[in-house]
Amino acid sequence: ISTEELKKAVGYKAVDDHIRSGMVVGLGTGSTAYYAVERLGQKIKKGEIVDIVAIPTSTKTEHQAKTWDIPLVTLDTHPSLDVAIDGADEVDDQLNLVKGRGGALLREKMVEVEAKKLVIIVDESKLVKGLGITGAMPVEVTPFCWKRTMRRLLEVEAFQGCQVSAKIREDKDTVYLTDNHNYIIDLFFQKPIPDISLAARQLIEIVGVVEHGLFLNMADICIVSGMNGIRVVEK
Ligand code: DER
Repeated sequence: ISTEELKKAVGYKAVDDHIRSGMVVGLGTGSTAYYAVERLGQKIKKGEIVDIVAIPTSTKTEHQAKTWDIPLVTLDTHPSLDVAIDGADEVDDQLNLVKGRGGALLREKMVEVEAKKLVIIVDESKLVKGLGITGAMPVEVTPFCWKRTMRRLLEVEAFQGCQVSAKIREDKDTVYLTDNHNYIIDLFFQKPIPDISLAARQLIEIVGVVEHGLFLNMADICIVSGMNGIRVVEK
């Protein structure tokens, strides 16, 4: 089985198991969430799901949803969602997540925090014992004096002992810009973050930080695909 097939399997299952007619649905961003949007589009087209509205978490997902004629709304008019489906970069035993390597963390968090049910879809390579070490932990920051914000991030007390380093995210030769016209500082750790709740609080307290990629106590269900099939982990 290819990685693409694993992503497709969980994306399709999430829609089949959790989306019904009449719902307000949050659409995630990334190569796995892509398949959930595709499946939803197919079902709407066939008339298997009707009377649905969706809120995309990025301009990229918005474009994909539009190609399927999925009716789109915003949090301003629909502040409460029945369900949201998204991928993740890391998932721990408690279904706490690192998200944002795809760059959409702010909109993802704003939308998903309002969902009655957040369904996460991953392949088993995303499962970790402690958050923070398989790659970047992204932090969205205002462009204004971002180097100062970066220094503040390196000083976060909750990161002491993790050997943290930081890098501004780039896109070809220029600084990567989010959908919200902000920058992303990627944090890297040599050891998992010991106290993720403290880290989350201390990160958001830094003036200049817009949002961070620790999604704690948000996910309700995680659908995991691996070489031995699909399993569902519930909180
Ligand atoms: O949260 C994110 O930005 C991640 O990239 C996440 O959506 C996972 O993306 P993937 O399914 O392409 O690995």
